[in-house]
Amino acid sequence: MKIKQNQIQDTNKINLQSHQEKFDFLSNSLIKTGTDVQSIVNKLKDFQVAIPSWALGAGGTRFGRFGFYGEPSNLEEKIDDIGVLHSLTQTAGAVSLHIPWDIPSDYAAIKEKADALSIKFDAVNSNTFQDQKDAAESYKYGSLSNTSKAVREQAIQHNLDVIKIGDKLGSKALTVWLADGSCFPGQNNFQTAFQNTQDSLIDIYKGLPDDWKMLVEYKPYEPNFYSTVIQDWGASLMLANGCGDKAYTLVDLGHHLPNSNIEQIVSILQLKGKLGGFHFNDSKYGDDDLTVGSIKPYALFLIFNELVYGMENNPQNPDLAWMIDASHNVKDPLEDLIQSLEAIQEAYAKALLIDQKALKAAQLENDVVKCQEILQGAYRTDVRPLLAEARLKAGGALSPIEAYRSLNVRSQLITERGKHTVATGL
Ligand code: LRH
Ligand code: MN
Ligand code: MN
Repeated sequence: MKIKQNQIQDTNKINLQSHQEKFDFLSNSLIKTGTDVQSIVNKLKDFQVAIPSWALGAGGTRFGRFGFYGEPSNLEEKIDDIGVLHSLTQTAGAVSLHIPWDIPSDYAAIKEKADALSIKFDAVNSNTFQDQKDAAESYKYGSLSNTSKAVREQAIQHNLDVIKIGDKLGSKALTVWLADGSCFPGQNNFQTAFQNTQDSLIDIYKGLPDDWKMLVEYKPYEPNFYSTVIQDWGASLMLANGCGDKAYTLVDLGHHLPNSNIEQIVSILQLKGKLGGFHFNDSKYGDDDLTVGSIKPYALFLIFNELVYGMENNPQNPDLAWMIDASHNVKDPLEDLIQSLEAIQEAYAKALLIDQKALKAAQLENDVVKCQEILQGAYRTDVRPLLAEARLKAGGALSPIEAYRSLNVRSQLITERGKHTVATGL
């Protein structure tokens, strides 16, 4: 399934005039306040978010998994699905692979397919949270932190293998997320587990090519429910610092205890030049799989305010690896990803509207009310015409969800792939 440029142009025709009116109205009012609208549209056009290869099928919980017809059943089909997302949104120009879930069988063919669809290979993810078929050692009691040297060595080797796979595809980063931890007090010695993890990460780091980054992801709990070895940004930063300059902290929005001030975390990590990547999702309680912006869009905007500030003021921090990391049980995964991409762009656009000079002046005067007015003035602006304009300029759809539905993408995928679903094996 490939969407052609003229199909998108046809669907755009219906909304073109009303888009033009909305865009003109908004840009005229923004220009009056001194906003450089063109530069915002260009930044939105350039902003690309990686799609995780595991989000393209219907997700699930440990209580069940409901299939979604027309799901991709191999890496080729997953790349095709990202091609659909990218042609509609022009924002999904990268894929993030999880190994061994997505080991390419033919590297040249996969690269060629991705190139043809303008999709790059972003960070590769290792997986030492599941036992692999025929593996000599089990990760039941941890991987890089395990008390057994043989288990640690197997986990280190897996990460080195993942780097090799990513290298063949043009990836430049390895993301390490560990499920390691304990479910009951006394089960683990915290210090031994942490030190083992540090030593193992150093061994992996030694195998990292010079132009690569290592991204260390943290999570407070799940699947372990008493302690997690890399539980928070502090643990991640200590481990990254213990490895070297090419190791960074990765922030996943859903990996925080309720009400954590995530915007402050990303801000200080950027100041220290140590924020390497970002996983987007949303959550109401302690989950990490809901559509971006579906629950706490204001929190997302505040995070983007800090990210924009950091991108403009912290040259010591590298470009970030952006990725969606969400997969749940009820929506068409492609529609869900389109909604997430839109929410990310929306928060980014609103953050770009913040008058940073005026904010700094109000902060210096301790004018707390003005500070809030500046932030909320930007937040309350309906920026959707800016997003639509950026997509239009890039050859995407004015309204990606509408286009996805009117082009009957899902039913075409079902025709092509059959009613087979990965989830149920039907
Ligand atoms: C863990 C996580 C991590 C994994 C992905 C599947 O919750 O966020 O990034 O690699 O989910
Ligand atoms: Mn994640
Ligand atoms: Mn997660």
